[in-house]
Amino acid sequence: MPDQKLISEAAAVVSKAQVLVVSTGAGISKESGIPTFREAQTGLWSRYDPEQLATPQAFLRNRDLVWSWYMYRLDLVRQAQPNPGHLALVRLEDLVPQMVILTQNVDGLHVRAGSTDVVELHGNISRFKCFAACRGKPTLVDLDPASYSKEIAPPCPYCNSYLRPDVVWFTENLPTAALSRAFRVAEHCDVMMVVGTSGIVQPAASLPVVAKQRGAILIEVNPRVSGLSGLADIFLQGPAGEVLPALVDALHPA
Ligand code: BV8
Repeated sequence: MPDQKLISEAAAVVSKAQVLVVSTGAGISKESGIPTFREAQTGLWSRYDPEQLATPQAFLRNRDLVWSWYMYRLDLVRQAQPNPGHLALVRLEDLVPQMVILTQNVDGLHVRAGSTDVVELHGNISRFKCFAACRGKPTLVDLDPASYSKEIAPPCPYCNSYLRPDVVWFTENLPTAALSRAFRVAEHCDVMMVVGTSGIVQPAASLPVVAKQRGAILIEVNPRVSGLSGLADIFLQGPAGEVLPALVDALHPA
């Protein structure tokens, strides 16, 4: 559990924020039972490098393996519930004039928790689209969870390509609207909290850098030092599921 003095210091900063941006990564969903990317992948997938599976080339090379990996992760997401970290952010948005969550996560847990302004930078694993984008980018396809194989990628109903998850793979561009809004709010926020990210993946990892350059105060929440910790004005060391509720309680006792 982080230092109570640092929690109070962070709460004092957040209480004065006019525009608060919270940038989240896989770490905030870990306490919901969803493995992070760079900590050892548990079970069946421990022998694959996620960055070798989350690419268009991997899908072209081994469509059914990639599809199975996403079906495995989708099962975890469907069984997962928002944890106290997600729920603390829902409370927090009522305590500041404006709050935006920029998430790298594809699990949809912030929205399920009740957060109202969430920018999904890397898409959503529960949505599916045609790999060939045969009817435009994206060609979204509704899939009945009971109707398709977990081992074999289903065909696109409109063309002879196949379905894939509506997530951003490595070497793919992020959705234009999401990315431009993310940089806009990062440039204009006065406080940015960075929660549960290793700060490796671009362009998401540049958002805290931009915020800092524009004069924002940076607060990081992570059990370990990350690629962004050197930038943080306040480093709250600990799991999001403990630190975020403590921070919100310091702002507004439950
Ligand atoms: C792009 C969706 C332009 C899919 C994801 C060379 C060739 C080609 C590209 C590149 C290249 N070099 C760099 C690039 C760019 C590349 C990139 O950044 N690569 C990295 C690896 C160097 N980026 C891209 O390709 C992006 N697109 O740049 O387009 C372009 C076009 C053509 C050619 C080149 C460039 C697209 C990036 C998006 C990839 N998609 N996800 C899917 O989910 O399957 S990324 C995926 O990994 C996640 O979404 C997330 O963003 C990232 C994981 O990062 P984290 O969230 O930080 O998770 P991680 O496991 O790393 O860390 C967890 C943290 O939590 C840790 O710090 C841990 O301590 C902490 N933690 C643990 N427990 C807790 C906790 N914290 C709090 N509480 C806890 N309890």
